[in-house]
Amino acid sequence: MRYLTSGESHGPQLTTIIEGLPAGMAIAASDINNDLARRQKGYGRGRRMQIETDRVQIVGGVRHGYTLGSPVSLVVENKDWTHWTKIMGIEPLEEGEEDSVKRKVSRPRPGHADLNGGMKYGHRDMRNVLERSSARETTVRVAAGSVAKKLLSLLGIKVVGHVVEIGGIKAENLKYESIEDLVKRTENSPVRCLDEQAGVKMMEAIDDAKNKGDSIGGVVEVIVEGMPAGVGSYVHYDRKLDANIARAIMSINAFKGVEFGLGFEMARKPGSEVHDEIAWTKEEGYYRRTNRLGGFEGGMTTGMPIVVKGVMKPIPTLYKPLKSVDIETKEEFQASIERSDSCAVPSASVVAESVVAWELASALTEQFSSDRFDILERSLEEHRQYTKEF
Ligand code: EPS
Repeated sequence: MRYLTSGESHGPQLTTIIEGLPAGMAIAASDINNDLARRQKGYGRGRRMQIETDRVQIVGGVRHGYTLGSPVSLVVENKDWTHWTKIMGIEPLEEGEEDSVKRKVSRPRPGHADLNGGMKYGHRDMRNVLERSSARETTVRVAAGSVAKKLLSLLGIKVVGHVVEIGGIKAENLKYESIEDLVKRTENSPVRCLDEQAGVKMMEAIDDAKNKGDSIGGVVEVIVEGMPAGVGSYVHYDRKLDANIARAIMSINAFKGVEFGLGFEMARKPGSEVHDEIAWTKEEGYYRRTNRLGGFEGGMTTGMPIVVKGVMKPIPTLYKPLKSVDIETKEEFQASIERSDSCAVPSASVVAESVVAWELASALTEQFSSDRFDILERSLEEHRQYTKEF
């Protein structure tokens, strides 16, 4: 499967075209809207989220509630567009109009794509860069991921993202009874954190950063249950599923690192405390006695839960000015902004969930027959039985 996204943060709409979904899969706009609303929530978001109420329109590839096998097109309107029709207009400017178009950006913000993106595409008005590098684009990545999540859920695979750290405050109590319990409890937390006490401290840290005109980052974790063993590849570097998940997480705006299972902690432990012992029972088939490797060996799923973390840097758009250089005058200035989120880690956990779901659905549709959803479902069931008795 593949998808492209198009659209600017303050342009008319965001669009994604998804290709490679099996025909005959049930999908409804309400499935996707639920995830779009989850992404918009989260303590620490700025005023833009009060303007937008993201809703998807399915404009291709679906008929009477089922995929057709043709590309699926999804559209989400930017409500803020009405305030930007002149500045972000599609039509060429009339003569003399150029100076009347305000909000030209000649002052790159440290930590953003502004300066490098301007250099790459020759944009002296770096609005042309920031409009696209904005995390607004994650709206349609979540829409695409939501479709992938639907495919997975119909195959008995559950994916959930949550927050384990914000601004140096770590969640300590990460126990949950079932994935449903994890979903319910994180859904009720304004910071999507399982540990209620840590969640309160995280909110205080966000308030503190906001009051200081600063921003804070954190760590999100995605957990997947129900993936069968042997999906991915040890044969081809570009089909190693853990590597593809790592790339997908790194592709989320402001993400700077990825860990599976014990992650970087593995550097500090001997092999006997890292690798997971293999066991078998008639009922369960093969399983690991522990899951320190986070569900992957040799670029393939082990059948154990997938546990992957990603670190998000603090959002670089700061009220607290950092020094930069105006590209027109080459003079130093203190960068400042009008509007920003002080922390978007809770939202980013929904984005991480979505991109992981996408990679899993892609790997499954690549490995198993996938023109028809019913055949995919059957192939997967056979594979589950086969790996159990292997
Ligand atoms: C973003 C800046 C803010 C965020 C935006 C991402 O938008 P604006 O520039 O309009 O104030 O609110 O996030 C979203 C719009 C969203 O939907 O998540 C940025 O620069 O990345």
